[in-house]
Amino acid sequence: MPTSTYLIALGSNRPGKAGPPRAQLAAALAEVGGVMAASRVHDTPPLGPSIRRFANMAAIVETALPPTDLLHRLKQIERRFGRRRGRRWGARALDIDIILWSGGAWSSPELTIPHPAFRIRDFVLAPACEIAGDWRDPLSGRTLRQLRSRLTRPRPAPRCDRLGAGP
Ligand code: A4P
Ligand code: MG
Repeated sequence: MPTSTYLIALGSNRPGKAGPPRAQLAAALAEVGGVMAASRVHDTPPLGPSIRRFANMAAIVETALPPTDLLHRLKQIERRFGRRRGRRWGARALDIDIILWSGGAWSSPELTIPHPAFRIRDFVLAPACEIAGDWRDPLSGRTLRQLRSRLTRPRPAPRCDRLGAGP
């Protein structure tokens, strides 16, 4: 059976069935299976309304499942680990997103690959770069390492005259 390779991102900021967020990520990854590489677990500040910090990591997974079947499997694992539907971006016991796929881009009502927001999220790019820095975003053609350096590059401070504070 032909296999596909996926880059997935995991996040948790609430305890669940396996224990605290770090333990949730490790146990969930074991259930996903086919793990070829895994990043360290990163402790990250929350983006959005959640107050608690997140544990985030990334993994490369090899499987015979096509994209929508993998998504359903990941959603099933999220439910088993205590994910509840709630406020968008609320605290969650487990979130697993598909970031990239060896087959390139995918677009359907329930699944978009590349994940639409991954390019502007360092909590995805930092762990992903540990294991897949050379992978390319099929839409921009940039490697993950390039995307991350664009995202984290210091920007020049705005000039006073542009803020209307000048003479
Ligand atoms: N969906 C479409 N494309 C994908 C994809 N590539 N991977 C659909 C996974 N799912 C995809 O996602 C909603 C629906 O998106 C899915 O049912 C699927 O059909 P969800 O995970 O159920 O909902 P959500 O997570 O509440 O919304 P969203 O927009 O996915 O939130 P995010 O983007 O996951 O962000 N801060 C830190 N530091 N670390 C985090 O991990 N995470 C979030 C949530 C906010 N702040 C964070 C973190
Ligand atoms: Mg999600």
